[in-house]
Amino acid sequence: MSNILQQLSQAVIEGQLDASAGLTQEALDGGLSPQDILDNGLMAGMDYVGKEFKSGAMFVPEVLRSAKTMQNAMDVLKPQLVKAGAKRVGLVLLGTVKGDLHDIGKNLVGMMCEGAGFDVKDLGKDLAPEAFVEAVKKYEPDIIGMSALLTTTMRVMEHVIHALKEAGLRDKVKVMVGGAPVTQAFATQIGADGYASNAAAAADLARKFVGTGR
Ligand code: B12
Repeated sequence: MSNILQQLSQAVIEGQLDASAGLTQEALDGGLSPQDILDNGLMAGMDYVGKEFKSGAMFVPEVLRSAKTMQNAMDVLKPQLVKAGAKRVGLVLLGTVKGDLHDIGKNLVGMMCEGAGFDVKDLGKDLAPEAFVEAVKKYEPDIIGMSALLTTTMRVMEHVIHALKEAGLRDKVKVMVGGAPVTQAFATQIGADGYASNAAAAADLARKFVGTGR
């Protein structure tokens, strides 16, 4: 791997907020392809962060900093990726369900999915089932991810799945669920396709859904 890609990867791991955009520009100026920079620089770093987070060696504030570092680099890289027609892995729609205002975990899931190469459309929080249905119609995502942090709101996830069925959309999209009170058993019970207990695992699950899981 070239030195500049290693530096980029390290910048993401260490959360060097001010370094990543400049390094990305340097890599582009040096003739590296946007896809190479994404796969072997930024995503390589984010993969490492994901593993460290899963094993408990890194914590939420550090992961948020790494994700922001990646975002700064993506601001430079995205226009070049679009120009080069780089293939994105898929589209993930994310939202926190109706009655629930907790969004820190969901935002983290979004960042890790972006880090894994997905386009992410964040629908926000306090979302009624109809809002998910309308968004699925509008954006035609590969995956929707629902978040709930309250035992009183997690049931809404089941209502969303029901509303998707009613609208004839359930087979067109994979559904993943998460949030502190949510479990694999609950996910299975309400008919979701998958559950993940943290943001790194969510990105892995999303990759599995689209057949690019490592
Ligand atoms: C921060 C916080 C708030 C903030 C939220 C700010 C924000 N913008 O999110 C504020 C102050 C607004 C808040 C309000 C309330 N809160 Co609050 N809050 C918390 C707190 C302290 C941390 C939650 C958090 O952000 N954790 C960090 C993130 C990173 O973790 P996470 O959300 O679990 O997400 C990870 C995984 O779950 C997973 N994940 C999350 N979403 C998804 C989605 C998918 C698709 C996948 C695959 C994975 C996934 O990946 C994430 C990253 O690894 C928790 C306690 C706790 N320690 O959990 C209470 C807690 C969730 N709140 C609680 C309560 C009761 C409330 C209030 C009702 C309080 C009140 N009386 O007003 C209100 C409800 C407001 C509402 N309608 O939503 C209770 C819930 C109890 C219960 N059993 O339902 C908790 C558990 C505190 C407690 N012990 O009592 N809260």
